[in-house]
Amino acid sequence: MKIIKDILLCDLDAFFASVEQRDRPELQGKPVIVGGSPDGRGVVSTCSYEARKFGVHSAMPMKKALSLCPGAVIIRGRMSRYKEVAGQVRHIFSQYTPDIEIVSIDEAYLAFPAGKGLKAGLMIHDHIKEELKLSISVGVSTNKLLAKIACELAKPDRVKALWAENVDSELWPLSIRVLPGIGPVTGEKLNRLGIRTVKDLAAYPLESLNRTLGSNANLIHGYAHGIDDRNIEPEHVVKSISEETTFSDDLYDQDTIHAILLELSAGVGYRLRSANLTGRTITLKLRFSDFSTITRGKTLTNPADSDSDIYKTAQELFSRHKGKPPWRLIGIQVSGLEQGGQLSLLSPTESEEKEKKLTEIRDRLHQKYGNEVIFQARRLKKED
Ligand code: TTP
Ligand code: MG
Repeated sequence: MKIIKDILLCDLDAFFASVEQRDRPELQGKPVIVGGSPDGRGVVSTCSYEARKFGVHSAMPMKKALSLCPGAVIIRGRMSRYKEVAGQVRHIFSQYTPDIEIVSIDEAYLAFPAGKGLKAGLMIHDHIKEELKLSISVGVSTNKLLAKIACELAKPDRVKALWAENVDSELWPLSIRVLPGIGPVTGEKLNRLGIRTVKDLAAYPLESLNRTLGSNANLIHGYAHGIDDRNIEPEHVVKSISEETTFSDDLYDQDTIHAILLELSAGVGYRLRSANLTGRTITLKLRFSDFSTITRGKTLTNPADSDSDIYKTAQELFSRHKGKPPWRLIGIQVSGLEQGGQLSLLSPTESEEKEKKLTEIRDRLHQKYGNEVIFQARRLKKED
């Protein structure tokens, strides 16, 4: 039996642009566009509601956006800042329920016992406004579909419930395009059958929809009646992040071990930063030629996500516990994970600033081209 729950869809309003307007009060009330360069082939990531009035929207070429709204303030965007704020928002969610499915950087489904959802939605809305000075929209219902549509109807800055008994008055008048699985192409095909509103679709005989909607016909026809059986899928909670290397031959050379520790630290560091996590405990794993294995850890005062902090600690652990060579395996694990990036130092030195910038560039390259390109670049440098 399916347990009946209330489901909330929480989605921040004009997320990147709202963070910019909050962080820089001089931008409040102004059309703000976050996105790529208008000179090249940049597109709009998002824009403030002031800019939306001019017809600007996500994924529009920046050039076109500027021609529609010449007075807009253009901002390239600060992904690490948005991730940090997203972590703060998730922390607030987690104070209300453990049942959370993260959908995207600014969107999550939350589940509550039946009957508790609307009150929780109102509290979360006000909590985020007060603590983070950001506006969020919340849709409340008993399934994901209706919660999502309620949220669209709530936007911006409101909480709205859409219950099953109001499907005919509130869902049916809307365009079929509000339903998941109906994009522009399918929408156009359905329009040609005279199906424009959700009500048209709900009334259409299911058997006749198979040709247009294929194997999805049943599901989408159900959506048109407000039926959706998808469950909330809470994120798998990661407890630690680790990487290790086994050597094909027993290794005697400490310089090679240090080089491998550097690569492992970079790998673990990248994965931490990508997940917007920091870790307090660094553990080194060593296997000797007789296959005996030891793990030795150190807990840091401040949680870390930088390659150099992880490397320094791992190296220190290695120096202290290296035992007798040769070694067969070496690994690094980071545990004691916390949401949010490493706290930026209050007055970073020039070299700390430089390291942070370099890390950002490397992470971007890693994301775009994979790890190999960074390995290659490091090797080139070593061979200079
Ligand atoms: P959305 O929640 O889709 O958009 P939004 O929060 O800006 O506006 P809304 O009030 O309608 O929810 O996306 C969240 C963020 O993801 C958005 O602020 C910027 C980014 N994004 C892109 O970078 N490109 C895109 O095409 C979209 C849709 C979003
Ligand atoms: Mg949003």
